[in-house]
Amino acid sequence: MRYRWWLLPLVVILIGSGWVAGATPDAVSLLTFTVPTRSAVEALINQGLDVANVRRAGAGFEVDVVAHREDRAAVQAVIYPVRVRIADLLAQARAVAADYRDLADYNNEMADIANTYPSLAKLRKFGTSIEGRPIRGLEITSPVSKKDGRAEAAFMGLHHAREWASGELTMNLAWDLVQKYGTDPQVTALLDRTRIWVVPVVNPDGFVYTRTVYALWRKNRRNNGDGTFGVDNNRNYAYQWGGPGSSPTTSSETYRGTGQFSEPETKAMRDLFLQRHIITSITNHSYGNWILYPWGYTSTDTPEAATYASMGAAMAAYNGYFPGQAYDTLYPAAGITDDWVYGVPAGFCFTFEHGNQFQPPYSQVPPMYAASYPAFLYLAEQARARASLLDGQITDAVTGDGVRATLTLSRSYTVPRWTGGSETETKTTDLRAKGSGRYSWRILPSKMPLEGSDPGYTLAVSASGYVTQNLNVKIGRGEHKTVNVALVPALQLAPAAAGR
Ligand code: 0X9
Ligand code: ZN
Repeated sequence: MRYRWWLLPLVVILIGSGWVAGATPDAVSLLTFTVPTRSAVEALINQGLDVANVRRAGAGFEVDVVAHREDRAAVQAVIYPVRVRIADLLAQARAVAADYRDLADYNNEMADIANTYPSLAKLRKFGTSIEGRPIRGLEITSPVSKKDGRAEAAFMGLHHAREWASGELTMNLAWDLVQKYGTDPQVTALLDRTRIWVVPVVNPDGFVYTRTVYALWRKNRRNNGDGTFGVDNNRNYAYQWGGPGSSPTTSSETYRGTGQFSEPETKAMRDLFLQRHIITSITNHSYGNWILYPWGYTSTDTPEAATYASMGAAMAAYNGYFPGQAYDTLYPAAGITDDWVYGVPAGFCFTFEHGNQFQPPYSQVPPMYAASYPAFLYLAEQARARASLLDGQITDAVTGDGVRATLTLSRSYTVPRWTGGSETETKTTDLRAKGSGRYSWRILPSKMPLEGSDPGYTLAVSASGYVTQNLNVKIGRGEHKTVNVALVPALQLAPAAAGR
C-alpha cells in the first residue's frame, strides 16, 4: 500500500490537541481522575499536581486536579481514567468575578462596620503582607470597649487566594453579627459574652493576584528568588512544619516556605492567637463540603478526638458537610492552621471546605452561607462552653481592699518541626482586674495537647505601689480555678529619709 503522506499532519494534530478528551486545548481545566487507592491519591499529590479535592467513589476515589498550563506533561502522564469537570476555569472566573467582593470591598466594608457600629466592632490590623498590604480584621463583641476576660472565637478566610467564597462567608458573618445584635436573641447573647475575631482576607496579595492576573492562584506572592513565586500559607504554620503533604519545591502549589512561620500572613495569625485566648476557630476554605479537624500531619488521633468528633457532628448537622479528621478524611497536609492552633496554644480549630468549586456562580454563595451560619454561631458559642475559667480577687495585703491590678498570663511552648528540632514560641496575655479587684478570665489550658506534664502558666500580678507577684498556675481543659492574690505594698522611703 502506498504511504499516505497527507495523513501525517492529522496525526500530529491529534497528538497535540487530544491531551484529555473533551478538554479545550489552551484552557485551564478542572479534571477528575478516578483512582483505585489512597496511595494512588497521594502519588498524584506528591507528583506535584494541583489536587483540589478528593472524594470516595465506589471502591476507589475521585481526585479533582487543576490542570494549569505548565502541568500539561504531568497531567498527561497520569495513567488513570480522566474526565473534564470544568472545561475553562478562567472563563468561568471572568464570568463571575464582578459578583464577588474585591480587596477594596473587603477593606471598605470592615471600615464601614467599625464606623457604623462603634460600640460593637473595632477595625484591627494583624500584619502587613509582602507587597505591603495590611492584613485586617474586626474585633466584635458588646461592648467592644470592654477589655474583660470573656471567651474568644475566631473566623478566617482566604488563606488560599482563589477560594473566593471563603472570604465572602467570613465577611457575611461579620455583617450578621453587628446587624442582628439587639434584635436576634442568639446573636445578642453571643456578643454579650464572647469576643469574635473575623479575618476575611488572610492572604491579600494572593487574592489581588487572582482578581488581576491569574484567577487560579493559590499561594501568597513571595518571590522565591528562583523565578517562582508563592508559599502555601496552609503549609507554613510551625507545628510539625515540613511533614507529609508539604513540599520543599518552590514551584509546588504546596510549597511550605524556607522555614516555619516564614510568611507574614501566618505570622499575623500566630501573633493574634498568641496574644489572646482564642478557644474555638474556623478557617474557611473551599471546596469539598468538608468539616476537618486535626491532625492534618498524621493519622494518629488527637487526645481530644471525641470532643472534636462531637463538635464536628454538631456543625455537620447544620450544613450537611462531612466531618472528619483532616489527614484521613481528605489527604495528609502538614503545617496547616488547625494543627498549630490545636497543637500549640490548644484551641479547637476546624477547616471548613465550602461548596463544590473554587469560584462558583455567585448565586451559590448565599445558600452556602445560610447553611453554615448556624454552624458558625455554634462554634462561637462553644468558645465559652469549652474555655477554662480562672477567676478570683486581687487585694491589698494590709487593708484587704480590692486592687485594680494587671494580670499577665504567659508561657512558652516548644514547637516540634517534622524535619527535626523545634522552635520556641511565647504566649503573653493581659487582663485588668475590676475596681473591686475581681477578675474572671476564660482561657486556654496551660498544657500543649501532647505534652507529658503540665508546665503551667506564669501568672504575674502587678499594680503600681505593690510588689509584683509571680505564681505558677496549672489549668486543664474546661477546668475552673480560683486564684486570689494579696499584694504587698512596696516599701516607700519617707520624704525625710529620702532627703538625707
Ligand atoms: O490543602 C489544604 O490546604 C486544604 N484544602 S484546600 O483545597 N482548601 O487547599 C485542606 C487542609 C486540611 N488538612 C488536611 N487535609 N490535612
Ligand atoms: Zn484552601
